[in-house]
Amino acid sequence: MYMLKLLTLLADGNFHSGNELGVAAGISRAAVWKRLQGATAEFGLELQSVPGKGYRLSHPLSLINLNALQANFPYLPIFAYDSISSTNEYAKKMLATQPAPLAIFAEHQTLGRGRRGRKWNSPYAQNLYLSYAWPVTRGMAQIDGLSLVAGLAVVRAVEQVVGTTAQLKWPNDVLINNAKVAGILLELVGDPADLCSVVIGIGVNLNMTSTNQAIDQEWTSLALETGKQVDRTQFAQSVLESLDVYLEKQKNYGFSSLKNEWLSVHGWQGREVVLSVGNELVQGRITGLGDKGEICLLVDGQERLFIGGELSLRLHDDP
Ligand code: BT5
Repeated sequence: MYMLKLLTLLADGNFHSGNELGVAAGISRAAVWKRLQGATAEFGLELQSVPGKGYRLSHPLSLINLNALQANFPYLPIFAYDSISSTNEYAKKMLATQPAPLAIFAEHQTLGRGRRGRKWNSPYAQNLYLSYAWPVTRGMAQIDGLSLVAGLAVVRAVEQVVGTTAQLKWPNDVLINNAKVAGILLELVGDPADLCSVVIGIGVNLNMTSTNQAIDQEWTSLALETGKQVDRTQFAQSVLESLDVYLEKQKNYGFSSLKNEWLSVHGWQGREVVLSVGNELVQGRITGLGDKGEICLLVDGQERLFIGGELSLRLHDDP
């Protein structure tokens, strides 16, 4: 927590003396220096140290303001961490002792996860890393198409905060100009026949403009698209509001009620694709969605529905 206190003070990009930082964090000036050296190495931050002036970050940080967020969602327990393994991992652990709903944010993830063991690049204080634990109270139909609905909620938050309309790629990608700006990872916790919750993991690239770990597909961020820094707390607030609206619709009316809205921002509608299902590759043209969020492909003149987290889509002979 010392680190978060120090970085919260330095986030403005102005000079702060070692003394001021030490008093605020309740540690010695020598400890301030040691911790800041650790932070720069661990989080890839650029720190300037000028005798007589103190320390400053070369690039200001937009940190999540937990108090501001919590004040706007009094009925939702919200947690914000500095550096943790994965918000989904933490949410799952937390659900052992605390009921859903709850929301967990992090400034940094050391083991940010994608689907099927893939990694999610999660640099310090640049993007949104959120896990929202949602109680499943209406049976398993409540989670049909849920990752699509979470994607739609992200599209609306992006629109609200920066005015750009992103596109969706089935089942869980949010794209801008064909580059991935956000991903969704759902994990079920508990007994589907009894009490269970779903952890909705959401990663959105906000202010990231470069990476030290390569990402093996086209990616972008809101800052790259708009040329402006995003206030991460404002974006977090907008995602929580949007989730609230869309999850309520999903719970009460099911995915079919949101299908047309999803299709209105579908980036790959009508495209020729290859779908890999296990070891099988299916070629076809995307014609739409089923009522449970399945992808509908025209394969050899016949429409077929495919569902499940094991599926992946790749562009094929794209015009
Ligand atoms: C996803 O997986 O897109 C789901 C990502 C979910 C991340 C959130 S962050 C909060 C929560 N806590 C977690 O630990 N995870 C969730 P998938 O469809 O498997 O895509 C993974 C692939 O996306 C990787 O193999 C890379 O190609 C690419 N990728 C990795 N990091 C990226 C990033 N920051 N931006 C864009 N693409 C990225």
